[in-house]
Amino acid sequence: MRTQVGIVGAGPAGLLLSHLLHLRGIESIVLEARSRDYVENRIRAGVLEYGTEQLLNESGVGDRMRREGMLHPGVVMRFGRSDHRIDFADLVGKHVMVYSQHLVVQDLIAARLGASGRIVFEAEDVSLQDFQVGRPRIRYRHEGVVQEIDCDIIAGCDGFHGVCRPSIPNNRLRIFEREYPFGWLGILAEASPSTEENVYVSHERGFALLAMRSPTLSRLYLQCAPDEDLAAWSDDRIWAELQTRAARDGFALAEGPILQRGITPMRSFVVEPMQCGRLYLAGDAAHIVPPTGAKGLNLAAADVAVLTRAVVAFYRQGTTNRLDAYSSTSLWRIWKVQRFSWWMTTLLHRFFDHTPFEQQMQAAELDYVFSSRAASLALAENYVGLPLPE
Ligand code: RFL
Ligand code: PHB
Repeated sequence: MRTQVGIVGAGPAGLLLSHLLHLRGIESIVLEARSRDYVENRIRAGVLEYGTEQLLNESGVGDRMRREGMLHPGVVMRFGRSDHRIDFADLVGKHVMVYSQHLVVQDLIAARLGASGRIVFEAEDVSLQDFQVGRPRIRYRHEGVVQEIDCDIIAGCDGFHGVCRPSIPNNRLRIFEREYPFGWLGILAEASPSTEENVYVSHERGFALLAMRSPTLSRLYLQCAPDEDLAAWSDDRIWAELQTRAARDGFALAEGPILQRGITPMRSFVVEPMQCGRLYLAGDAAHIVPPTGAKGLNLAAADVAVLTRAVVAFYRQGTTNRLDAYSSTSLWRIWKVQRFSWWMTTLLHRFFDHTPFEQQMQAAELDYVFSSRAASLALAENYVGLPLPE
């Protein structure tokens, strides 16, 4: 088989890349380890930056998002007895869009298959060959038969645990990493959201987040130990802890049946460079952020927007300048988004090993964000999303 761009992974990064390339007349094949049903129902992110929303709209896959997504012109920070609202509309004239990642994935799969795009689900034993010497090939097994794809470019969009990043020799990569001394226990509950916008809670017992997926589904998170035992958390214990952390005069959190639950470790991770030979990494394959800034999916979208421009220049102008600069161009923005995600995480979580001085610093920083328009504006500008690199 032969194609122009071989894409590993049918998450948001791989699917959006395939779609954007198709709009510019460039062919691709997407290889995905899981089934279509699995990737279409995997519950993950829920907040789209303003620019991600625009990109989906402009590329013709925003119809359902415009109908069913919830536009949020602000976000609430709850600390002590008070709520502080960061008014994106007033501060930066933008909003974020609350729309589930699995729906974005469904919309992109429908668009690709509707345009006769090729996605191979349940592709096993994917391996990359000869991408360092300019003759990239991808080998895999499908329904028991080994297949090989010849391509010009490989896009490694296979997430943090994929095969693409480990295919690059260790001595070609530099890794930057930080693990946090906590995780998130997240639930999806059949309960109407109790707030109009997402609420980030800083509480002495730990962080909590009140988020949502639809007018009837709440998505709620609690800071927990990184190795927390999910079995130790009954439904009653989860709701009691959420009620305690989210409490405020006159506020009650609506409860309902818990449909899904899980524990997410918190990590910051970046690999440099995000490329080797004709292999280009995008999305979680190249970087991970702690979810406090709601950035993972948005970083994936920004990477593939930059990669698309570089691939288009390669085919239209026959130059590799933009491809060669892909990593440095993308990392310019990625590090700023890493900084914001780290900062939101550090600002809002309880660090049980903090000294009294460090606790005062955290409280002062929260107060500053609440009381200064300049500080609120900086939060808003980052939360709705920084501009894409030129
Ligand atoms: P994905 O979505 O992990 O997709 C990678 C795909 O590659 C496949 N794959 C392989 N395919 C073939 N061969 C192999 N050897 C393969 N190995 C893996 C996988 O099956 C998968 O289909 O990566 P991508 O496309 O880079 O997208 C990244 C996002 O999924 C991720 O950053 C976000 O979900 C992170 N995230 C959030 N991001 C936001 O922007 N806003 C949020 O509100 C937000 N909340 C979250 C989150 C992630 C969470 N978890 C569970 C990690 C909340 C949570 C709880
Ligand atoms: C979510 O809706 O799951 C969500 C929202 C905001 C975050 C993280 C996750 O910061």
